[in-house]
Amino acid sequence: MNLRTYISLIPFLLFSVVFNFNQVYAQWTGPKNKPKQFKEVQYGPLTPKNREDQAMIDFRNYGLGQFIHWGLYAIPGNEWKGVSARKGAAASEWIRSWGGETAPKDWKNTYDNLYKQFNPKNFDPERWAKQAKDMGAKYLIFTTKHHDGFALWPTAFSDYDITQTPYKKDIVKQVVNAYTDKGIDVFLYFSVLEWNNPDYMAKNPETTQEKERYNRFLQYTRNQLLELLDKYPKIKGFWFDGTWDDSWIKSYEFTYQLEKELREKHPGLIIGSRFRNDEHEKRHFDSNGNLLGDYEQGWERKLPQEYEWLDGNDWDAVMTIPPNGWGYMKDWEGLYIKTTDDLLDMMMHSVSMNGNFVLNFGPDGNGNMHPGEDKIAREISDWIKINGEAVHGVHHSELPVSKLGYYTQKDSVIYLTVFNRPVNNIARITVPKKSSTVPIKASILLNNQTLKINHADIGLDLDQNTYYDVTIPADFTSIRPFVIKISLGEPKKSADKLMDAKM
Ligand code: JFZ
Repeated sequence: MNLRTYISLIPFLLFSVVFNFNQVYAQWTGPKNKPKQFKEVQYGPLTPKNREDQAMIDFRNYGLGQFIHWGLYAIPGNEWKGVSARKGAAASEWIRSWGGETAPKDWKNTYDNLYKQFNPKNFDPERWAKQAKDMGAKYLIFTTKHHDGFALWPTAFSDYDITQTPYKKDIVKQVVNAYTDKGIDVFLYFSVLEWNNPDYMAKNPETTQEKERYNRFLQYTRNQLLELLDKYPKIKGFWFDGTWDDSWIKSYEFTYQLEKELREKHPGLIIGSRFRNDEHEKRHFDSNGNLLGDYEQGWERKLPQEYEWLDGNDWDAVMTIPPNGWGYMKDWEGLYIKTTDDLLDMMMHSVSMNGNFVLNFGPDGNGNMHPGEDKIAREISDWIKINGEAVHGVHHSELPVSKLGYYTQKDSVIYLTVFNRPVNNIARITVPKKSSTVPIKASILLNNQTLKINHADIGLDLDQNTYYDVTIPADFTSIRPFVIKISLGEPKKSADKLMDAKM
């Protein structure tokens, strides 16, 4: 190519960079730009932006949740006969789609027959629920049916379900009861797409025969969802997945009606933004930028950098412990496994921005958690016992962000979870000069020690803020992030009004 061709390509290249950037990143890795032009939308949100009923108030107070991915994929645990599916399958719960040179012969068929071996002899939902409770999880999201289509409850609408396994008993029922009895709310994960259902197709059905098949699939989906509500009336919500295919996207009339029907049948039901789209194919948010569903459900293995990006919507973030892989992964060797400190950081990050943090567990084929998950659960429990009040029932604080960690707030109490301890042991709290309340009392949750507070009215020219210095005792040590609890009250005296310098 000569120089002139290059030059003539520049506008196109620039355009495509900007355009692709918007396509790929507009939703969740940056601020959401609301569409400037209003578009007529008939299949928009069915519920207001921040529902005010008790179920949503509870949702806002959860702070921490547990995700459990359990299904037939737990049996192979991301490998088969000593051969790892890593790099051959997208994630451990995707092992059915294992392809390439390493894939076992006739693998899909082997996978589709795994149900004949499903007999989790150590499955004890009480034990799981106790672990979750100790950890401070206030809700559970449990996989009833993943992309393979296998139902962990006895469903009247398919033969590919728990009753066909040697185990036979209803798993979903036991999980819902065990968790609910311990005061943990239950949400059911439900994948719409199914890999081996002959009626399912990813593309928009075109021929009469395809339409007939897909309509049958839609009815089947509706039947299963109504069935889940009938069988497990204690559940608080659905966590939908596998709703990105064209066939579902084009079914916006059906999905709109279905959402309505589910909500009418189960008042208070919580449904996230991953369920459906509007008639212009806009998923999660409609064509006018309004959230579809009760909370934003796109924060998956990622977190918002800025509170403003969330635009005031309710949200949750779901996170794996290994880099990726939601189902059981027998072999963690050579992978970076998130540490308890990593996870506490992500949890406080989420909660400080009004989101729930949902930590995933993938039990094995016998119903045991991975030993690494057990260890993390124990460490989080130890931490939450002391610091739980900074996590549960709190909300975003309007204080300017701190480099030391994350703020959360409950009434007139601010919690600063310190991840970066300052070398001079002075935790400086920045407070806008116009604030009617300021830090008046501080203590460390770990040992209840009262800390000294000194008003540092530095007098920086034109500064909108004033500072409160909380002294961390030099001999205080902690192997984990620690929480400083700060009570706000009326200032003894307001920040000095200094003359602004003329320039
Ligand atoms: C989906 C599933 O495919 C996966 O197996 C797991 O169940 C997970 C919780 O959900 O995977 C997704 C779905 C959406 C995104 C990323 C992974 N997303 O929006 O970035």
